[in-house]
Amino acid sequence: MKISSDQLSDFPIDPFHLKSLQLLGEQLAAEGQNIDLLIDQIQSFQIAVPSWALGTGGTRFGRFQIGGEPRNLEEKLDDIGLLAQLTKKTDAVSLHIPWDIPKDATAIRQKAAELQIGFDAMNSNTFQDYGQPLSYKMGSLSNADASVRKQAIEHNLEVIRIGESLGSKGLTVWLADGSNFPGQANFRNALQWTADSLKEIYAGMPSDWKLLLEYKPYEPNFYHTVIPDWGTSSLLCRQLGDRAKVLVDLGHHLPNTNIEQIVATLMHQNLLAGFHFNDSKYGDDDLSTGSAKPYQLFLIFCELIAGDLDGAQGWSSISWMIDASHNTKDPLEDLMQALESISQAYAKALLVDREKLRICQMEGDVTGAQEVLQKAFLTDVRSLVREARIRIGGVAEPLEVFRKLKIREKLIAHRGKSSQATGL
Ligand code: AFD
Ligand code: MN
Ligand code: MN
Repeated sequence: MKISSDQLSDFPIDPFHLKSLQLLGEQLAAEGQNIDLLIDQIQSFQIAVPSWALGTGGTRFGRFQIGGEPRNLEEKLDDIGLLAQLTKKTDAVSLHIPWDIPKDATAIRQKAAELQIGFDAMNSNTFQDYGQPLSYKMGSLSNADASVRKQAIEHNLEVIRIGESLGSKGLTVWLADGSNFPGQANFRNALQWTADSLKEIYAGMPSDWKLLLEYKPYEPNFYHTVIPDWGTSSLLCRQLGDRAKVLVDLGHHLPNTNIEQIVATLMHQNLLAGFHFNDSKYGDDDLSTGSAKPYQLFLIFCELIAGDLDGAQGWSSISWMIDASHNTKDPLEDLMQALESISQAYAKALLVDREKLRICQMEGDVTGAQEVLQKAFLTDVRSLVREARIRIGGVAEPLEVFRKLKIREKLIAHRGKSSQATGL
């Protein structure tokens, strides 16, 4: 489903948008900022959408169907095409195998190209049983049984092959492996088997691919997780090689962890692979990015921009993706909100007077440093983000257009009330 330009012409730009943009432009110009340059930067910042985020989210207790969910990979691409058309903020999909095995890779590639969607990192799945010969109940890459490890390695190699056929350049590994009870697993053996398994996977990657290694402190295992934190992920990446880096999923930390510091440290070591954006209050809540902790998101972007400008790790080497569940929201609406929040956090972080901050830091001016950050964070950048979108053909208010054009209702009419997307 594509929205025609006729339908979009019913949405003229609100004159208040131009007024607020002009006001902000004057303010930023007085501060020495170039508004066109900022708009360029906001426009070129694109975020991938995972194929599993297009269906109804929920929790392990239940799921409340919204209807009109994509029934196959083609329809998942259609949904991302819609998001791209309205927001101009996403240009890639991240697929999950076996949920999204393409029947005809050439046809899928062509369809994606028509929608101007590329293929971001591929995701393997060794955290569920889906009819494969051996069970992952006791782990996959870390399993005590070598034949299970072999099967999990083979699966990852298969994911790489599928990704190659689509033009992807990365493999994301999230390992659910761990144990639920003390004594169940031998920590050192589990880590060693994981390292050995990952080495085989890494060796099977084409030379222009990268491996993105996630970490998570708990869940689905509640006593020990084999890769619980960024430190363990870093250790493993260091053993693998330069093209293995750490993936930061914002929900994979214990409450109050200083994620911006983790980002800075990883960039300092040129070890940051990318992001899975979401928000969290307690754990892997998969809340909409920026809904609970927008200041944290801003501080993370401050570190990302600083790390790039200071030459620690280049911005272009980092992958950006949303990984959220939406719970009781319409997935497409939630993704639009997330794309907007991420853009706002980025735009605000671009406004930080870095030279002033540097001086405050060097002179021990604690109050001054806070003022610099707060000034940028409290700037209303909505007109800037909106203008960036409008100038490249997006709509001023994606969510409003989505609702007024009754897109969900149309998707339900076309796909049915109980259609269900593959995924968690
Ligand atoms: C789950 C995990 C992890 C991973 C995703 C896809 O918590 O975030 O990226 O599944 O495998 O959400
Ligand atoms: Mn994730
Ligand atoms: Mn997660």
